[in-house]
Amino acid sequence: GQVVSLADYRPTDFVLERVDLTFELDPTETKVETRLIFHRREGADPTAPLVLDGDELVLTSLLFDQIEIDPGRYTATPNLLTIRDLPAAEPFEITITTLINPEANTQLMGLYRSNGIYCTQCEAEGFRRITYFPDRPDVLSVYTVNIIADKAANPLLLSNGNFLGGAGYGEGKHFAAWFDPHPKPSYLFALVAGDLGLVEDTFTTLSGREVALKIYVEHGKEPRASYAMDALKRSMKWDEDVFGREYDLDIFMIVAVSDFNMGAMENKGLNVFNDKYVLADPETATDADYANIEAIIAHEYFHNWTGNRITCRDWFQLCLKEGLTVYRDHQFSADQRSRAVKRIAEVRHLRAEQFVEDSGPLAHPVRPNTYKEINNFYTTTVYEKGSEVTGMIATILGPDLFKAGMDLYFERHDGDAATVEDFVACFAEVSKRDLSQFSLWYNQAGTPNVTVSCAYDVGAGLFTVDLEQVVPPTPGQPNKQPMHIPLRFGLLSAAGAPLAAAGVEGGEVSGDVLHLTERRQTFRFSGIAERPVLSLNRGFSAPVVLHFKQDSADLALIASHDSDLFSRWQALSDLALPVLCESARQTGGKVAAKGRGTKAKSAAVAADPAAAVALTKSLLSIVGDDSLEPAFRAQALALPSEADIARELGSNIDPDAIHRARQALVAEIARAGLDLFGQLVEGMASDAPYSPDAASAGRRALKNAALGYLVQAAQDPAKAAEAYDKADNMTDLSHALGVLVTYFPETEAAQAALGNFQTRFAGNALVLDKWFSVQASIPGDGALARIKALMSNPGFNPANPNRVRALIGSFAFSNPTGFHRADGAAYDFMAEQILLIDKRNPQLAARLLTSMRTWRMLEPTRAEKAKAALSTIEKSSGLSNDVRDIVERMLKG
Ligand code: HT7
Ligand code: ZN
Repeated sequence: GQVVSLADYRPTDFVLERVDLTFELDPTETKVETRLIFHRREGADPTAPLVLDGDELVLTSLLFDQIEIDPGRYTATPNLLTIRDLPAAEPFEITITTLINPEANTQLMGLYRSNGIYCTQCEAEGFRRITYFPDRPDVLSVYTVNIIADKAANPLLLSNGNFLGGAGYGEGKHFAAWFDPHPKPSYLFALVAGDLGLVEDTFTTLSGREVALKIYVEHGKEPRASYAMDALKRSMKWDEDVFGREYDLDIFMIVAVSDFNMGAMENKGLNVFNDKYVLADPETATDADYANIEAIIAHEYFHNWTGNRITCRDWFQLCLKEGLTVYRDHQFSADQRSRAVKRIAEVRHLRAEQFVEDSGPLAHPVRPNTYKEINNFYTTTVYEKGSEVTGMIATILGPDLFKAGMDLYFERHDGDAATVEDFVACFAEVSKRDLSQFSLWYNQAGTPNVTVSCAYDVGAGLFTVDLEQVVPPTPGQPNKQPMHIPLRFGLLSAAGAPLAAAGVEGGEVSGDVLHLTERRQTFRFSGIAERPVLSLNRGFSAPVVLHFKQDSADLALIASHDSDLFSRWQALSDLALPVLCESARQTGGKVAAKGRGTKAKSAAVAADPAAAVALTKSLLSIVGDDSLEPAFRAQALALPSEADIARELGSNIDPDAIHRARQALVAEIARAGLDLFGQLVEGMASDAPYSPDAASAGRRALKNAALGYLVQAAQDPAKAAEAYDKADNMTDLSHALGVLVTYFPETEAAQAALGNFQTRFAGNALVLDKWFSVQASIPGDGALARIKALMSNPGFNPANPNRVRALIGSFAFSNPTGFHRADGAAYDFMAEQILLIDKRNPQLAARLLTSMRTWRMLEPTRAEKAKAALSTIEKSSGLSNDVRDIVERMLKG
């Protein structure tokens, strides 16, 4: 694969004025006629040829101004069409006919057929698999689309924009015409045809226009689309209320399909969704499913302004639409639900995914400088760190200036293909701040480490905070500049009350935000009457790793008294992590020496008794505090994950030791909180009919977390089996199944529940994904055999990305002890699977392969075995660009 560089960006030589597409749909031989009207850009080389992108295309005809073109004037390969001797100034028309095979398109990029439905996925470079085209995001044009297809099989013919009309077309065919008045890049093109059920509603916009809302799902599944519709209407209203953004077409459509590479796609006026993020009802969807649907419906809808009306100049600017849109969907969910709980979940996810990416071989800046395969840059860094960067702009500017900057961005760049610089300039302008140092967040990869130490001089009433920031080296970036890091903070008295300083020196402090801009900086707070406890990075205002040795008493004070709920949760986590790490270090050595499976029950406590006691006390007091919302208390009960512990340890990782350490602490807390957990399981239960609202979901989350501890304390599956039998919604049912199967996999109770679940939901593939996933996540060496057996289950379909992610993805990403079994057998299995999947769907294969990105952190024996499996992949012939790019970067250095 070739390297594409940001520095090489040049505008096209030709301007595309109009696009007219005619599709004659056929499962294996679809004819696409493309009429393109171009003129040469002013100032462009008058002799430059027109170069159009293609991918596996077959050209059947080529016309210039409606006349067959002289073969000497063009060169066509499956990947490129070059046309020479074109007019220097006046507009001209090129008509291209290509023949494509939607049935054979297993990559799910371009036009493909899924379950009898024709659909398209064009981002990032899928349009070139439909026709030859200047397939890049800075070529904006107005599209007319005609679709001709068999009427009985495809009563529905959809594309972007407004419906122009349709009629019969003879021989059992019909046609429909669509016109999208908004100039758009090719990646936002969409076509859907087939036979689907419809859920309809309307939305009246800010200015009183009525918009028709249509959600298309498989026949019979219409009732399961009502939550998505509700989420859509709430999203439309919220974008008007909070960002002043109104929808701009008369119709907004969503189509749910079952074979899809990602979550959803924001095509103009015609969003295409993975059906997992549309369909929900209490019997089949969990609270988490509902929350995901709400967030993804919102995300794609919000793209209409941040992505579609203002798009990206080139793919290096991907964070311009993705980071900003994630920021917007986070704000939306925070407003719909609990802001603090949402923030905790975001940070958990950021650390589990983005921090890992940022510290490994695949680290790259929020705005990369080069890529070999753009599909591999739809990453958590571009999305989630991109969102954090937007959030830091909001923190630095404050809400009013942030809003003014966003308004300026929308006003100034509507209709543009813009850059990160354009975006940042709007905030610099409204705030009159120099944001050049801040912009390093877009260009420097790596999570900054911030080391903190404090001193208090009682005589002088002076509190000093020393900060030092180090941005670690990352691939291609050995040396880093200091960043502008906005840290929200507070000072607490011994009683937990806020302490105010009379003054501060050493750097900018605006309101409750401390601006760390130097490599080393000392902030001096004067007029402090007693020794304060510093609560730093409240709300996780900056995505950094803090190295701050606060003693257990200070952390316990923050955990119980901070005004910031995020910081209270963080303090609990800071109490738990050292205990867990120390215990993992100790049990690792001991158990390895004595053989596996020996008792490690009290290791967590033995590691650091004082910290373990402080943790248990703080945790149980939060969990038992009825004045706090249940969802927050449930978050407190979810201890740092095994992956969190691995990250904290950083190197020489033994997943078995980590698992034992965490289980020991869980057991310890379960024993200490036995009564409380029993009360919560009873007290949080409800007889009311299921409702997916945040408060009800929070009560279920707390009840189920408590149940998990109770079952473990009892070391008896009976309580989980009872919960399984009693469950009247999927949240409770799948949680009970998870507890049973994870902790007592070989028991009759677990096997009975698995059998019951499978029979009960046979025929519902999305629910069976939960069944696959829960079994794929059972810890221990037995997991691999289980995965292999499940691959022969008739419900498993290797062509469907959701099934593959549920089984193989859950194993690789969510089963550390199973996947990293010491003999390396799972790595070899994964290598085999990656090579098989790569033949069918390179995007999916490349994504699964990233599960091995942490291989260098493993203890040496495992690391060697992982490396060998990766080398096998690297040496294989016929690798896709996608997999080659990932495997090469993972093995480099
Ligand atoms: N903008 C979309 C990103 C995307 C995608 C979606 C489905 C299949 C393949 C894809 N490649 C890129 C989704 C989003 O972020 O909203
Ligand atoms: Zn997006």
